[in-house]
This record gives sequence, structure tokens and C-alpha cells, in this order.
Amino acid sequence: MLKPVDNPFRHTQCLDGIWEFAHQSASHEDPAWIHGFAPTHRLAVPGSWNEQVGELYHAFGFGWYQRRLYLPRLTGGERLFLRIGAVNQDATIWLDGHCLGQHIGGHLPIDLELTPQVRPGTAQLLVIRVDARLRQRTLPSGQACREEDRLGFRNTKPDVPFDFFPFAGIHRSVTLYTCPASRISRARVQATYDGSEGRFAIRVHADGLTPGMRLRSRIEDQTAEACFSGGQASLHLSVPAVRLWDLGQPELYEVQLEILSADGTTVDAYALTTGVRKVHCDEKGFYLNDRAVWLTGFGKHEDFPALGRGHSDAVLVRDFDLLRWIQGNSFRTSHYPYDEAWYEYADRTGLLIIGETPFVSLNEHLFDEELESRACGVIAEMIERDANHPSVVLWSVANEPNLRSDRGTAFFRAMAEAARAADPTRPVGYVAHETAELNAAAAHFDWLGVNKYFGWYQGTGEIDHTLDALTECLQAFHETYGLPILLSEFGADAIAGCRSQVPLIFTENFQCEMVEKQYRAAAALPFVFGCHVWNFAEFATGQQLNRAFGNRKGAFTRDRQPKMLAFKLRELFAMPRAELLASTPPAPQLGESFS
Ligand code: BDP
Repeated sequence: MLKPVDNPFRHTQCLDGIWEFAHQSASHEDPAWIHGFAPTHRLAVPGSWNEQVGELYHAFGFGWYQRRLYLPRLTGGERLFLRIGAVNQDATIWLDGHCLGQHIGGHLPIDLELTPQVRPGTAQLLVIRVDARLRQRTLPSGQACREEDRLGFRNTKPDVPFDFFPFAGIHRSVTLYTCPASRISRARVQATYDGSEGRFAIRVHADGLTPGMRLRSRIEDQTAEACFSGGQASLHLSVPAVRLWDLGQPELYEVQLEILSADGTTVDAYALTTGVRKVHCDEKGFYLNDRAVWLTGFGKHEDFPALGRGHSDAVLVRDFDLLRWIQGNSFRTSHYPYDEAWYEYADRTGLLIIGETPFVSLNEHLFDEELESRACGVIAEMIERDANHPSVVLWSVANEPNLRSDRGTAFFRAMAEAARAADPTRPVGYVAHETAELNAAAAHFDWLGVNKYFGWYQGTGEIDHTLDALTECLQAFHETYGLPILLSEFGADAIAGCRSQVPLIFTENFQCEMVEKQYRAAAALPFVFGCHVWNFAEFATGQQLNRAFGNRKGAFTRDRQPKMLAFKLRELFAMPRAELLASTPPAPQLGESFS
């Protein structure tokens, strides 16, 4: 699942652009479309279809994309692959009516080999069917499984049990790429240090190998070789006087990987970029290179006008610039794995990422063996894709699951074990809501995120009167499970430009005052290792009465203009924790209620 690259052995061709499209309702599937269909629209890839064309806004059946291609002549025995960065939700892909494969679940790449289907000099038709039906057993579930589990999601259009618009389409780049016949297919580098020595444990999977082929790896002037066995080879390399990757100090190493044939000729090469650093958690906090770190930043979304959930490098650069400006040091990929470009940019700028699965609002009434093995498979897929990034410091296996019984606990324990089996180096947690008692699953994790909306959903309008409740709730989570806690979501909706003398909900000044006071209250608790404000920017949601044209909890508007909160956070995030605690908190809420 390595990202396609250009080098002397590999070549990429980007298929992004305008594709032909037609929508088919879930009840009218026409099997003939795999051979081509009459397009009704021309849509941009990558991009969600919902915000490109008005009549497709609420289309959640099947979206068919097609494109005619002349595939490259594979004269030197190369192999041809197709990689689709992500499709929401499921995808099936055909070339000239031949099914190349299927992928279940959005947000992670699809990788398929096309070699036997290449007809040089002939126009070939690539067809991708996106299945965007909102179903109960997708991950995340597209429908609440019981009326009583809807929580805040009643009368929502579209009807989804989570708070973001279920955008559909081909959301990330589509790339054709060649590889040599014998190729490196997967690579994992675990980099750590002992004293001043950097240590790299390297494991490579390869296919198409012929007898006598071996792996060579090089980091700076250190080289080692290993034989393949069963398509795998492992080796270790050390570098003296290692330069550590750290916050704002993006020291990176290139790990050169090569397959050598029996006569010593290089037949494939791939350069992986990684960094050397250690991460761990204890009862009180999170540590990077053995130093306690106070996380500041946000939960985000991949969301922007017209693009929907479609990836754009320009939006990414804009967001990183705003993160730098506001002095946030981290973000969570709420509520799904993001485009790989986010992790690469964080690697190169020294920002920290909490990588999250797409399991939002999981409901234990749906849990069974089949769903458990699917969920564990997605965790392994995500970790396989993202584990080489030094910026990824923690895994979150879910956001706000609805857990009530041993069934939920067992499912979550299995997910924790799957994450640790795939990556023994990073602490594994999940993001909880409700109360400590309803999160018995937490006992199986290394850290916990807690989402709390005091002053908003609970104690609406009360800023000062709800601060003790926030403190007590965080304390209860910590004392019950002995885990370090991230206040992973807190915030209030605010309509940009709306202000009031007395802090009233939906005003910018209410949002600002509430977030500041809760940030300070959480920072005063020694076991809280950071605060992520919800959300970095406003984002699209389904329509419901407590959403005024989407979720307005952003510090920035959807088009990335700073709200009053952004200026306040810029001051707060700039202060080291000790300085923050010594500084004067804002006066009590003007016009607060008295009892
Ligand atoms: C939390 C969810 C998040 C929502 C947020 C909110 O984790 O997805 O957008 O609440 O209500 O429960 O704003």
C-alpha cells in the first residue's frame, strides 16, 4: 500500500480532472452500466458530488464515474496499478467491463493491479461505481440502529447518526502507476533511539521476486542487506549522533530501499521518509522524546465549500498556515483517516497528529463477529498506511461510541488489541463521551479523549456554573481508569459577526469566553495532557434545528476566516501551561444566572 512515486523504476500518471458521471438511485441498478453509461453530469475528481451540482446535494444511492484511457505500453515487463486515494463509501471498479476489484469503506486507499487488462493502442473504459447508500452496517453506520440511540440526531436530513454531512464521491486523487515486475509492495520503518544512536527496524514486503533477490537499505552512509523469505525481509540500521524529530523540529531521514537481483543489479527502489522520536503515555500525560507535551489544537474535518470532502492541496496548505498562526501544535483526524498529504505536511512542519479511524458513533447493538473483524481490518489498513509518519503520535480507534455492556467492552478490547498488534509503538486510545461509568472499555486503552459540551448541550448558556461539572467529569474519567486525558472536544456554535454585551449562545463572545474558561479549567488538572477545541473550522452537517447552516463551532469560518475565538486561542496557545495557569482568568460571566 505504498504511495505511488516517480523514480527510475516507477512512473505515475495522475487521472484527476473532469470525469463523466451519472447517478443511479439505490432501487434502479442497471448492470449494463459497467460497460459504460450515458453521462448526465461532468464532475471534478477529487471532490464530493454533493456540492458540485445542486440536484445531487441529497443523492445517496450509486454514483457512477467513467473515463476513457490509453494505458501505457508495458515494454520492459513493468506492471500497471491503479490507486484511488479514497471513495466514500464503497467502490467497485471495472476496466472494459472486467471487474478489477471492490473496496469496502471510505477514507483509505484502493490499490488494484491492471497489468493483464492493458490493451496498448486501444481506448479503454474505466468505470467506478461509488456506493453511497446510508446503511446501518457500514463503518460508520449510516443510520441509527434504534430510536433511543439517536441522541442529538433526530429529524436530521440526511438521516445519519453523526454530525457531519455524509459527502459522497471520489474524494482523493486517482493515479495510474507502474512498478517493475519484482517490486516492493509494503514497508514499515520503526525508528527510535538509544542515547545518541538512532535505530531503524525495517520490514519490507515484496512480490514478483525471483530466486536470489535480496533487500538493500541505506540511511545516510549506513547500509545493510537481507534475504527475502516468503516475500518478506527485515533488517536493522543504526545512525550515530541521531537528529531527533520533535515539535517544530522536523528532522527527517530518507530510508532508501532497493531490491537487488541475484547478480546485484537494482531492480526496484523506494525512498521512505521518516523521523526518529519516542512517544509514550503514563497515568499523567503524554510524552514526546521523554518530555511531557501539552497538546493545543483542534479536532478537524476534511470539508470545504464546493469540494465537500474532496482533497485539495491548497486547502491543506491554508490550514497548516492557520495552525501555525494560531500556535496550535496538534490536531486529531476526526472522524476518519485524512488524505496522506496531511501527514506528510505535518512530518515536514513538526506538528503532531492523532490518527483516528472512521468509527464515529459506533453502537454496541450492531456489534457482532463480522463487524468486529471488519473494524479490526480497517484499523490494520489505517496503521499500514500511516505508521511511518513521525507526526502520528497517538491512535484513536473511535469517536463517541455508545457503549453500555460487556458486548461493547469486548469489541473495544479487540480493537485495542488489533491496533497494538499492527503498531506496538504508539499509545492507543479512543474518544469517549457520556460518563466514566459508561466507558468500561477504557480499561483496555493507554489514553482517553473526552468530549464535553458543558455550557452548550448541558447547562446551556451557563459558562461559570458548569466549570466545576467539567472538572469533576474529567476527574472521574481519570480516577476510574488511571489514564491520561485529552479534552478532545469542547466548544460552542457561534455565528460570525454575531456579538452581545451579555454572553448569549450563538454569539462570538459567548464562544470565546466559554472556550477560554474551559481551556483554563482543564489545564489546571495535572492528568489532562491537552485541549483540542471543536472545531478548527465550521463544517457542513445534515440539516436539523440545532444546526444553522452547518456546525458553527469553528474557530475559523468554513472559508477559513478567523472568528473572535481564533484571536483568543492565538493568545492562549502561545502561553506555556505554567504561564497560562499563573495568568489572570477572565471576569465572571456578565449577567450570569443566580440561584
Ligand atoms: C460531538 C461529536 C462531533 C460533533 C460535536 C458537536 O464528536 O462530531 O460535531 O459533538 O455537536 O459529539 O458539535
